[in-house]
Formats: sequence, C-alpha cells, structure tokens
Amino acid sequence: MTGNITFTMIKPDAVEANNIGPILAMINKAGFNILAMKYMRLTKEQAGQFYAVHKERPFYGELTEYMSSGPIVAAILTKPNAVADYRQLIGATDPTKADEGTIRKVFAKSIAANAVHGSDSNENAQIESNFFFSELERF
Ligand code: IDP
Ligand code: MG
Repeated sequence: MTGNITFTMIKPDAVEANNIGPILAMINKAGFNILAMKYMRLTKEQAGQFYAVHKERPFYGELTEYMSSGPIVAAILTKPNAVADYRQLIGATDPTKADEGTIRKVFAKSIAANAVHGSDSNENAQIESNFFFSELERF
C-alpha cells in the first residue's frame, strides 16, 4: 500500500443520477488508488450504525433514511495524506459552501444528499473501512 487510507461512499443521490463513473474519474485523476470497492444497499439499521456518532443530531433520522434509500458504492482509497486530501477533493458538507471543482460542488443536490462521504480522521478511516470490508476484499 502506498500512503495511507481513507474511506468513501458514493451516496444514493449520486448513484441515482448516474454519477458513479464521473466521480470515480475525479477520484483517480486526483491520484487516489482503489484498495477495495463494492456496490450495495444499506439497511436503515446499518446506516444508523455507520453514522452512530451523529445519533443526537437533529438530522440523524433524515440521514439514515436517505442513506438507506438506494444503493451506494463503498470504497477504500489510498494515497499519501489520503484523509486530508480527500476531504479537500470532496469539498464542504454543504454544497453551497463547497469550493469550485470539488466533487460536492459539481454533484451534490443538498446538504443531506451531498454525493459522497469521506472519513474525517485516520482512526475513522480504519473504523469505517472495517465496517464494510474484510481483509480478503482488499487488494
Ligand atoms: P461530512 O459528511 O462532511 O463529514 P458530517 O457533519 O459528518 O459531514 O455529517 C454527515 C452527513 O450528514 C453529511 O455528509 C450529510 O449527508 C448529513 N448532514 C450533515 N449536516 C446536515 C444537516 O444540517 N441537514 C441534513 N443532513 C445533514
Ligand atoms: Mg463526517
């Protein structure tokens, strides 16, 4: 593995809009390699587990409903400085505040349906990757 890892999801709004390909192209163009990847749909319970850190937030119900509303693409990405570089590539949580050229600026529909997830720390990148992928699924 070169560099460290981050975990991403292409969220239901972006999958529904046929933006898997364009988003993966931006990810590869920015220098990230794919260590693991799958296309799947989360149950509301699984979405709740994944976002458990946000349980007390007012948008938790909306978020877990939305994240289980359709299929997603989950992936582990590698690159030197992966976590910070990927947060920069995806842009701010609220797409109206995201920089030009970021994934969320280009593809997000709203603050909830914001096209992609990106880990916020190395520790969470490990936890989130382990939530979705076994060692046998990483290459
Ligand atoms: P992040 O995805 O940029 O790290 P977080 O604050 O960790 O943002 O929030 C997790 C996810 O919860 C966001 O990506 C978005 O889908 C959703 N979310 C965050 N804030 C709001 C909100 O104010 N309303 C609705 N959904 C929100
Ligand atoms: Mg977050």
